[in-house]
Amino acid sequence: MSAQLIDGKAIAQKVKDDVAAAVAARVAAGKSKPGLATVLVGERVDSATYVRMKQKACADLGMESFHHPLPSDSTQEEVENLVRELNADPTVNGILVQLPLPDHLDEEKVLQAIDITKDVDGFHPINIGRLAQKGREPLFVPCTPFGCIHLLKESGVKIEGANAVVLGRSNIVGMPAALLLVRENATVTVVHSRTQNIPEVVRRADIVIAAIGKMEFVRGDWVKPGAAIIDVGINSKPDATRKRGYRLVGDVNFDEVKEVAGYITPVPGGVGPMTIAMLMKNTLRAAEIQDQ
Ligand code: L37
Repeated sequence: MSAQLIDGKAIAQKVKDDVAAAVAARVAAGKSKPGLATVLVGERVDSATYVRMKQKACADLGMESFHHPLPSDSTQEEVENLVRELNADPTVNGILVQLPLPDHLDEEKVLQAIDITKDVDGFHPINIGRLAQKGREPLFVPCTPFGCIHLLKESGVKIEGANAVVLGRSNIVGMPAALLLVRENATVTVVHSRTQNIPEVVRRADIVIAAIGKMEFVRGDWVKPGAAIIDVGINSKPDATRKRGYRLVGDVNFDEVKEVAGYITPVPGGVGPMTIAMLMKNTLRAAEIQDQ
């Protein structure tokens, strides 16, 4: 292995320690505990796991969490009414609607209903719009892309002037990651399903953010020697040697790429824990914004 391993778990813990200290200082100063409302519509097993991890992180950091599970056949009106109640509740500083929503719901309308000062996921069109425009500041940056940039900075990877390639153009990761990299003065290419000659495009990258949802997609011979590789993918690979019968792998072929890259994040223990840490940071920020 030639690449330096980027320890997402340790870097996330440092972020969470800082948040916990700031929360304790707030409470000691007589201010409220930051509160996060989580909304989970339906029974997706992965979403339920992630939401549980978010509630646990709140408890660990001295913050409140309020969980609102809704049945998968909830109507648009029911979901939006819940969001509006949470907007009006002063004990709720942040509102997280776990995506994806069931297909019959209009995601855009739900996200638009969230008060922008409580939009800790940063998906409200005003926050995303500000992220996309020069000289504008979003109130919150989407957690997973924010975590990716934090991992690069903590590892000492220079973003300014770098050629960055983002694999995937989702609303949750790829597109906001590309926007953030532009703000950090990288030169950014977004690769997607219609991109021609993907290996050649990836070979030019000093920084790769892989969020394409295809197991072990990025191969060792696609990677420029010394490049920084951030693997956002979470895929279950059948593995008879594991109790669960599978193991988690990313969108990067770790065993091949670690021999070529300069820096690489593992899966698990890379970007995943950062998503939660940045959500906690955003929830603290929401409380601070709402103090004023
Ligand atoms: N903020 N995050 C936000 N909003 C959403 O709408 N869908 C979504 C979202 N996604 C999300 O929470 N993803 C996520 C993914 C992985 C982890 C946490 C959150 C994580 O910690 N993963 C662990 C492995 C967990 C496991 O064993 O299943 C890891 O180390 O990668």
